[in-house]
Amino acid sequence: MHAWPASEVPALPGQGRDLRIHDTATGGPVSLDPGPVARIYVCGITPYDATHMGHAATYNAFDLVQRVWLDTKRQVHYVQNVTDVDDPLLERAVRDGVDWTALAEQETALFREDMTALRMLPPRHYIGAVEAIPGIVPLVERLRDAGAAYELEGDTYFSVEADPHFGGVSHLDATAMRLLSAERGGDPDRPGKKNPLDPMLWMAAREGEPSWDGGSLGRGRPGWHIECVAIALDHLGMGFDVQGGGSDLAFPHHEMGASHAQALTGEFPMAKAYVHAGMVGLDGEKMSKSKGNLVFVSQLRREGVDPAAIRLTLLAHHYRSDWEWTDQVLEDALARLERWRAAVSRPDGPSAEALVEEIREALADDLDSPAALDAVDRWAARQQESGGTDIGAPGVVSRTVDALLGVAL
Ligand code: 5CA
Ligand code: ZN
Repeated sequence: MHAWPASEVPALPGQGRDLRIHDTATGGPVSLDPGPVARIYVCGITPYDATHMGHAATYNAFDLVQRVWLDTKRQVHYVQNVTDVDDPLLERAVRDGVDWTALAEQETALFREDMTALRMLPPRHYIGAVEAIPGIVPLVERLRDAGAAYELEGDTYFSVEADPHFGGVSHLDATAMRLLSAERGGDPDRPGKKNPLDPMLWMAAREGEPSWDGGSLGRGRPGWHIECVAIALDHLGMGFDVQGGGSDLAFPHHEMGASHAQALTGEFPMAKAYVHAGMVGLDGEKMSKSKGNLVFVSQLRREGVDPAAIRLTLLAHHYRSDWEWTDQVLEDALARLERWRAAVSRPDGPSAEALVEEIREALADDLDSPAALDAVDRWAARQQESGGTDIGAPGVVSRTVDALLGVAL
């Protein structure tokens, strides 16, 4: 699949800083030392509805990861999927009486537009589940042949016991796992499973649903977790730097994915850090397509809201915190954008050298974007109050805000 166009990332003076980021698996910060090529996999959308602020906040977090790495002069291999066949997509298509492929294409196209408008850097490989199927089938066969998967009434399940590290991403107890599994696409109550938590790797063809040739597995379609594992291993290999997504993906999705990959390769860990963004809510509940309490990026764009202000709203919250979308947070961002634009619209101003370092330091410390915004606010206030004589400083601020925060002033 094609991704979306990249906005330019200005090169900054001086030296970028190495990223320290919170890892769900170890429960603390890890210093990543990716070498010349940093590798990141971020779970993509299930395209049955438009991009909402929760999605945008999560992709904003991982866009910052890329920007910090690019500032250290590293290359970034960024891979993202599109879950373009799965239960919720098929259910929505049936509900609305539309073709599921047309729905997926339409919502993926809108997502690309939203990501472009928000200046999110595109992945190098943007891969749909459907196009990944030829790579998924042999992996499931390998797991089955190694005794890590089994058949149940034509469906193929992964055996969580096959990975000695199972549980090591989310550290949840069995009761919590069972509850979340039922809530998030699993089927813990299906009779005949070896362990209620075992997730499906390959689902045998169902009447009226799309299916593909699965070789010795029979016709069917892939399970959710193996989709991301197949794509990540194909394009990044084991031991990549960051597996990213929202906190609702820690269990079961990233837990199961890590176990699939570790059982397949015998290597540990699949990723050096499992990084999770907090949930954005509206009116006291997590924003979600299934609940329908959504604020869409495309809707705000249609209303004429500057995408840079949307981006500033996201950046005003630490990526790991859960927060609520309100009219006020957007108002605050619009006011900030106006102040910043006024401050950089003069040819000279207070020196920007310290500011560049403050932003670098804030982002390198677990992506502390609120601290980065504070630093720019202080510079803009100085510009407003007393100005400065540093010729070109506003240009440096503008390029820094663009390169490190993805905000075009
Ligand atoms: N296709 C799968 C991942 S392989 C999926 O979870 N798709 S999604 O469309 O439901 O979500 C896309 C990304 O947005 C995921 O990382 C998810 O964790 C994140 N996300 C969903 N809702 C919210 C929310 N309310 N706040 C923050 N992030 C969210
Ligand atoms: Zn995923």
